[in-house]
Amino acid sequence: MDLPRVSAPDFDSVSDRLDSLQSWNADWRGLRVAVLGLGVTGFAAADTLTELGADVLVLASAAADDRARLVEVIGARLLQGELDTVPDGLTEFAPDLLIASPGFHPDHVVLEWAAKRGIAVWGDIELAWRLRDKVPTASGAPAPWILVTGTNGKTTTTQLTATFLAEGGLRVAPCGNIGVPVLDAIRDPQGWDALVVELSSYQLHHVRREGVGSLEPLASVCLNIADDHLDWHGSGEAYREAKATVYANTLVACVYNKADPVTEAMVREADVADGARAIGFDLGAPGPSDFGIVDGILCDRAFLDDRHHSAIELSTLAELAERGLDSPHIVANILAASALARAAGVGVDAIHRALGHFQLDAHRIQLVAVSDGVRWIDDSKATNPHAALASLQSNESVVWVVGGLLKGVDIDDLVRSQVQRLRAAVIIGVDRSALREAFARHAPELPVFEVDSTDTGEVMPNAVRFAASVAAPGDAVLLAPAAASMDQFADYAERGTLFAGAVREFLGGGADEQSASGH
Ligand code: UMA
Repeated sequence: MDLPRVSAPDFDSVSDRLDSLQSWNADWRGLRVAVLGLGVTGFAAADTLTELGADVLVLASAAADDRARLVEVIGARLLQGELDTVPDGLTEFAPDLLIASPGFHPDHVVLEWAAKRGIAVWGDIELAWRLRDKVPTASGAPAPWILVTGTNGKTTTTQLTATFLAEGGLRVAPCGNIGVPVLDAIRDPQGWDALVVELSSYQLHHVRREGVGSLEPLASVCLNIADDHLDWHGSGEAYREAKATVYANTLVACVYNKADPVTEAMVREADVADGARAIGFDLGAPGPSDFGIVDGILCDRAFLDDRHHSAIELSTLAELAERGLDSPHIVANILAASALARAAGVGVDAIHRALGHFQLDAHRIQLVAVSDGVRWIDDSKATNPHAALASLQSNESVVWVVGGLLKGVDIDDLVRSQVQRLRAAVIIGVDRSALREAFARHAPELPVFEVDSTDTGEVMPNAVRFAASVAAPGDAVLLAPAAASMDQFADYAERGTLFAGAVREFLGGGADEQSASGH
């Protein structure tokens, strides 16, 4: 507590002062801010706030790393510990504001402590929104935000939207849950014409729907909703509530999934700006104000003058098939991203050109190898049952590599509904009991293998050996775990990389190596 304090400007209350902080150019000096967590978000928040002259205390877990060493270099203070109790240093610091990293449960002791004392808690997204005027666009206004959420397809849709905007000539930053804190994006010295912000339910939990600090996106989408992160939110209802926040105060277009009525209800119930439109998308024929498909042609029937009698072509399923972009959920993501980009004024030609070079990320239904008629597929990104369902449905006969951290989500329905396409299952993960029981209940005849090795390096070689022992020509060996990876791997990327490595190692020279393309 030995840094000099700058006296706060004259406000009747801390809350009045916080209400005044709506610009990079506001007076943030001396504001006492505790930052909870020191991952990418916590570091970006601390770095931003110290630059603005705030008095920053970072609360980080015990594991020291490079970021911890940098905290004092940037002029903030660091409190390290287990964070399972409220540290004395935090009570003494008496913060005016607490910035919560997304990973902390809402009932974390420090957040409950702040709530009891009436200390304001913001997420990094609200902080970034208030500071978004740091580098304005050529018109002098801050860059508009396009928000993307949903249980699955967020990252692909965010990337697609950003690619469409870039092809349309805009300087655009994909950011947020995709891996780049929005606070880093808004501090880019050259500025942006638009931000495409992927938001997780954790981040949306801290976004307020109205009043000072609430977001006003140009366009927004909730792609789909299925149970996920129930352990964090406490219930499916709380998870849906958080996701619905994406639409609040939208200015131009609320994009929803016609095949997922919950997303349509979210739009109906949202408080949006006058003139904002509801734009539907799905794989069927589009009505006026929708995006959809007619005779294999992807169409915009929303952003054209005569939408009651005509539609504009965006691409065709045949073109997308040539580029490995034709699986149903990717096509749905393309339609949603097109709607967002069109809301931002991007021309259909730009969207068409962008689809000619767009590449899916690794670990998203990525074909790793084909050998003896067996396709080996890495969909490590399928971290919940809904995502795993999409990739299972893209294959007729599957040896399914499944399991990991189930996050409180019920796996039973998925197993029951997919039994008919399974040739065998290989269960990975530290706790395999829920899957073991689901297979015993719904598929007692199915060959089920369990990888019981606890060594990260051993899991995938064993899984691949089991899978190879049953896979026959025409099968897909599909890593679609329906679960998070952190019980055995650093993240889904490591899980996928180790799977692909084990497949190549096992197949040796016998495989046709594939480049990264979705199927
Ligand atoms: N921590 C604790 N105790 C807790 C929670 C976290 O000590 O109870 C620690 C963590 O170990 C970490 C730090 O606090 O050292 C902050 O962690 P964080 O989990 O909030 O992570 P960040 O590094 O700040 O990354 C976050 C998002 N992580 C999560 O939401 C879990 C990143 O999404 C996001 O890319 C980044 O902000 C930038 O916006 C990742 C993710 O897994 C990819 N998201 C989930 C998902 O997509 O399913 C929601």
